[in-house]
Amino acid sequence: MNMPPRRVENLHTDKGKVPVYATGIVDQPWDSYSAEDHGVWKVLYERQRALLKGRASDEFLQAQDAMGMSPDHIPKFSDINAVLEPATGWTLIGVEGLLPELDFFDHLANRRFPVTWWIRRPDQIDYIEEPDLFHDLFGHVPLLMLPTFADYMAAYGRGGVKAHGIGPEALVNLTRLYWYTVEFGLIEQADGLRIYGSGIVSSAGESLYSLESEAPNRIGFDLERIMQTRYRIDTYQKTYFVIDSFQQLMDATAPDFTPIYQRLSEQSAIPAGDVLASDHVIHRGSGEGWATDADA
Ligand code: HBI
Ligand code: FE
Repeated sequence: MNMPPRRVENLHTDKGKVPVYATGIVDQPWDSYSAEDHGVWKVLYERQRALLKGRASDEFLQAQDAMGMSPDHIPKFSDINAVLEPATGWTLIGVEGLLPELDFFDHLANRRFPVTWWIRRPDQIDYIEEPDLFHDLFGHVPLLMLPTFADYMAAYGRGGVKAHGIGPEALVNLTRLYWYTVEFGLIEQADGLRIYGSGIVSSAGESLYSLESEAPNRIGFDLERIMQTRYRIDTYQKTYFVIDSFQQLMDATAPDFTPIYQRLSEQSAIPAGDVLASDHVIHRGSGEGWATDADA
């Protein structure tokens, strides 16, 4: 039996000591979750599920049900893995929070999804800056049940490891792709626009704003356009990109990105709120309420 990676240090967090392994893997301390932690999960889960009916993609809602997620308690990663691994080969690993990019990419390339082990406090219910357990487990994990999306995420990880070797500009291009698809992507269903991005499905306000506000642009998916488009992390998005299927996402990862990075390095980045003549515009935003200070 192969020994777990060497523990490098004990992280002192507000929930006491949590052992951290060399690759940032942390055992989910499920027994140490308080009634308050489970209560935060319940409030967020029930609020989002009520909001996402008719707003999230059908695949997202069906996958979340198939995983047996419920509002009653924070799911055990081991229970989720028992369903997820046979479905697409993915497993969840506990982490302390955001990982160095190369570690993160390496986990994705090996079909390990890092899930933050701690959940936000009650006073952070409406917003928390960094991804917590709710964002990762409720937002990111369900779609890993879909073979095509699961393949896209593994391909993204492999691309990330490669981009890390190419250089910082390639990484920026690739991070934008993650941002505008995995985190803030929309999908066109037969019965209308739906959400699949984790940053949206885990946010009450953005679940409404991304679909119903006049302010943001909604533009058809275009790989290179997305890789060149800047974004902000502190506000709702100025532009959402829309795929017509998860297969379209997977197909976009087929070409070697190296020549794309090269081509993009010779062009200037596109401000988050701009609309280009070449865009497939689904909705041209009014720009109402946009932050006017320097764009990302
Ligand atoms: N680490 N745990 C974790 N979760 C993420 O979503 C994550 C990360 N590190 C880097 C990162 N995301 C982004 O920079 C990706 O675009 C790579
Ligand atoms: Fe995320």
